[in-house]
Amino acid sequence: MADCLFCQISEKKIPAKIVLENNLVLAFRDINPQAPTHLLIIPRVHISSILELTKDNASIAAEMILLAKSIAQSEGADASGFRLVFNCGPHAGQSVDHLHLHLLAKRVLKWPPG
Ligand code: DGP
Repeated sequence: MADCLFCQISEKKIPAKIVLENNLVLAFRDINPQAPTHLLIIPRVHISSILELTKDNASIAAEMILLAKSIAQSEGADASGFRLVFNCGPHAGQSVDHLHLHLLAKRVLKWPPG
């Protein structure tokens, strides 16, 4: 989608600190980090949110999770622990309408979240 921020990051039209990518998914550092390690993992294809996942496209979520796992390991957060979050909709604070998985690590994360 031409006017989607994360599509433009995926297409390298807008710069981001990209950490890992393949032909399906991309991971980059969040511009407003909430933990010492805070990355966003997105599909290259435009999917607005979890609500747009179906049996036909849900395999992309597994790709995103596997990329997040690789980064958690490479950032040295596998032993200390990390959190993966999909925000969906206004009450969850979703501010960008392109599916994204937050990877948060390198500090103690409270539960329940705010
Ligand atoms: P959410 O609130 O779940 O929709 O998370 C969106 C995240 O996207 C938020 O943590 C900040 C991040 N973000 C917004 N704009 C940009 C940007 O231009 N570059 C990067 N790297 N991150 C962004």
